[in-house]
Amino acid sequence: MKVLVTGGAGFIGSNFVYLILKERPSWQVTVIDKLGYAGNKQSLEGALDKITFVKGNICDEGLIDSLVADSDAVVHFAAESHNDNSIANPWPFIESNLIGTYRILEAVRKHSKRLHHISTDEVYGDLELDDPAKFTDKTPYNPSSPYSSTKAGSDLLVRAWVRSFGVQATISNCSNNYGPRQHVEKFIPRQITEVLLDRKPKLYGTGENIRDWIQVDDHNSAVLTILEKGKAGETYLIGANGEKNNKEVVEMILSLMGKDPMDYEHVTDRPGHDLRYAIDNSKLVDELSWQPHYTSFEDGLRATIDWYTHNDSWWKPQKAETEAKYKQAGH
Ligand code: NAD
Ligand code: TDX
Repeated sequence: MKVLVTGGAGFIGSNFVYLILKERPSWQVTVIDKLGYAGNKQSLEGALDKITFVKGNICDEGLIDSLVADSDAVVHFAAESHNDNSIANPWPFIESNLIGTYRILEAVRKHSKRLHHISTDEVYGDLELDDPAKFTDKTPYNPSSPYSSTKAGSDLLVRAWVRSFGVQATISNCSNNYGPRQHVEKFIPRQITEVLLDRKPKLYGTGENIRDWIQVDDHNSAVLTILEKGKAGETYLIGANGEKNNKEVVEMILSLMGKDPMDYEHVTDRPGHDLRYAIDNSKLVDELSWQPHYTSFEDGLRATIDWYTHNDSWWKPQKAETEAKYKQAGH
């Protein structure tokens, strides 16, 4: 099996590469990543002697055509991934998430290759805080931000290529991931690194917004399950019943790091800030027999704090620039 992993130098993609090397050691892995601000070749340093790494853009038609022609399957993680950046400047999101996905679709169509497209629960918009409902694959699309609308658009392109051209593709929509090698712009690593630098965590608005947290290896084990056992044309929602509000998460980070759990500050809210995400994972569990490995958020968070504590050479170079961007936006 020759698998092409797009965005493999990013957070989830790099963790996927390590999972494949461990779980499917006979597979040949090629990574394509443009090494944008969120891509870090250092994230793959334990894998570089076992994979082929190509620095390149998924919008590059000729490059994508030849890489797809030489693979059996494509797992498509590459995307601009941060909501706040999409509010500051939507264009890179249009380019990578829509045009990039279009290029991948045309190549898998031409060469008749299997595709798994990675997407997000944010395509469904948000739920009320007290609504007992969760997202399913039947929930109507209703994205809020430039990021989530380009992800929704990319999912719709995949669905159209399945229906009109018979492309063998599956889609997964996952909830919020946490774990090692996540960029410090994201909520959990931002707060852990703020505390490590002896500064206060920063909560948007009231901090009552709810996210459904999943450890990144659980996301990736589900992706592998869908790649091997999923039915072409189907959408699977990935989640591990990990709903927490942002205040609870910050308080847990502070406690686990030996600080006063109330020692955080409130900052300007994100425009259009989604209230709550929640995933009904029953299709994945019932039809493909997937189960998450991480049953304790606290244990997963402790291991993540440990990783950032021992890998400051990985995150420190990105930290000052990230905080300067936040300062400009009032966060
Ligand atoms: P990330 O920003 O850490 O990584 C994305 C990677 O894609 C980076 O290495 C970047 O350089 C690369 N990339 C971006 N545009 C590219 C292009 N045009 N050509 C080549 N490479 C390009 O993001 P992540 O958190 O690892 O997210 C990966 C995927 O998972 C995305 O599709 C995202 O929408 C989805 N997702 C993320 C989460 C989450 O909680 N982080 C949850 C659900 C789904
Ligand atoms: O400093 C912060 N303070 C804060 O309160 C930051 C950076 C975020 N937040 C809040 C906003 C959200 O309610 O924390 C929550 C999580 O924020 P992000 O990490 O920016 O994630 P979110 O916007 O929920 O999107 C994430 O999950 C779905 C990923 O970034 C997406 O790529 C994925 O699709």
